[in-house]
Amino acid sequence: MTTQIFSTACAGNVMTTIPMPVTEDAASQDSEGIAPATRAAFALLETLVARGLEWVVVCPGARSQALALAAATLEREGALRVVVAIDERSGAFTALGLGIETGRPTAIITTSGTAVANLHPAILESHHAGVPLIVLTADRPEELRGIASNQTTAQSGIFGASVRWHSDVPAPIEGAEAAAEAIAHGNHAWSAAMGGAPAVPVRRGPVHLNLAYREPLSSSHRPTPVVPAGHASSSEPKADMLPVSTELSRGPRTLVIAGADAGAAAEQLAHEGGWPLVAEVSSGSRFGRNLVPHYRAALADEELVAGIERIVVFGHPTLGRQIPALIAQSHDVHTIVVRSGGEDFNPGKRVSQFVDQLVVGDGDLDPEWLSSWLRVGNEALQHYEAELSATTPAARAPRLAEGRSQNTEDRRDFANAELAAVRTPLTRELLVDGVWRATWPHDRLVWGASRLIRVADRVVSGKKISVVANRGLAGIDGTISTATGIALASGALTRVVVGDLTFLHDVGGLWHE
Ligand SMILES: Cc1ncc(C[n+]2csc(CCOP(=O)(O)OP(=O)(O)O)c2C)c(N)n1
Repeated sequence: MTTQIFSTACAGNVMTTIPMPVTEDAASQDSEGIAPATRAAFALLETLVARGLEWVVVCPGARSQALALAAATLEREGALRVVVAIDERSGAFTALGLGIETGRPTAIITTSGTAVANLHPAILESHHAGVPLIVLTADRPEELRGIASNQTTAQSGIFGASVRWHSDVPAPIEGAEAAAEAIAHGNHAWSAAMGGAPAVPVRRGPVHLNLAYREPLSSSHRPTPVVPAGHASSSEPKADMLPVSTELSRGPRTLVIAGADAGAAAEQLAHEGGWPLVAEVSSGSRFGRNLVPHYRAALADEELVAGIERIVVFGHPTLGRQIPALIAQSHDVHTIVVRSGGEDFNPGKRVSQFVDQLVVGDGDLDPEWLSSWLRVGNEALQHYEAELSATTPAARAPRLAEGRSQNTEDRRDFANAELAAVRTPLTRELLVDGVWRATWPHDRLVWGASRLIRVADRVVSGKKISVVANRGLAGIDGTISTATGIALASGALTRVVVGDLTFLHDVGGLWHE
């Protein structure tokens, strides 16, 4: 096979600016010399900035140039931060990561055609994981659709039920009207991405504005801002939009389960209720005194499981079969799921109640119930540690005193132990344990959907650290790009733990400007 690649990059002429031809057509500009596309693009982005937009991912293209140029201008003015991504699939995952870290929508701008379809994986993840995202795709105007125009396909509604809201916005024609419509669309898009109006935070997700533009596709003047900066800037839900809290009395023997993105709320509820906590490594709640170590052993203990009267689930459990099976097979157990993401977790359709938020009410603590779970978990932990130090010398700290001893036998033991350690293969268990231990609470730890996350779930101890894993659909795509978004928004040291396929799948995510 012979492949010849001709590229400006190959010629040492690496492209550093986005080629965005500006087609001027004075006849279509208004009295200020501003194209309707530019006026509408500024009005839309200024509206989003006023609502709290901080980050925009811009993917190069001609049809979307009014949006890209407006974003660049707003960045120069200090109102926005722009990330350029060549590959829309990677860019959309970066936008997802920015949204995960900030809890607010990030906008992604693309041109028409296949660029739009490349957003679909991240949109699905955003839908299932409940991450706010605003997708702005440029399109041809109506008269150029359905006639095999260049780079034109059916983009309206392309993401189906995965988006919270979508609108096919006709090409702006007249300046003032274009701006007014763009403001309305911007406000609606922001609200829908944040969970609707009134906002239900757990219903956050992606929205899609498919924006038609006619030539001239942009003009160079900056229109006077139509939305004053800071207007309606709060993205905090108002009091009447806050989720409804459901109170749980302490009485029933309760097990708290934390799946992906459960967050600290699961630990807090377990702590206040005095209940055992089973927390996956992707949950962000794998810490605290109520955490059941090596929870798989406890879930396999029939006596413990038979004692459960109530199960409370936070987040999306995905790392094993035990949790879905426990819920699907439970009879006479009141199962409550705290809503998160695009679909309600409902194994075997056995869940009794879906709620927005939980608080602990009255009732006595049941210390025996908690300690029975901790006992089984701790026994499993001790068993694992004994087995590890017997089979994996590299897991044991070196006995340095032996190495410095005057006694030759001690020194020989030390040398033998070190030799055994270097002969031990570097296992997944050692790797995930090392990374987990090396992570500070202010770092970020991103897990890919490789086997490593399941190994970590099996072996790592409790620790309060910020973890991220795309478990909405558990794809191996976009992991590096998601982590890039997390790192950009947090400014924190961000580690990504992936297998080789997951790394290679998103190797393009290593590039960003
Ligand atoms: C986009 C996508 N394609 C395929 C899969 C199915 N899949 C899940 S894990 C996996 C292999 C991951 O390999 P690697 O990252 O090398 O880690 P390993 O599990 O082999 O240790 C694949 C192909 C997926 N989850 N997502």
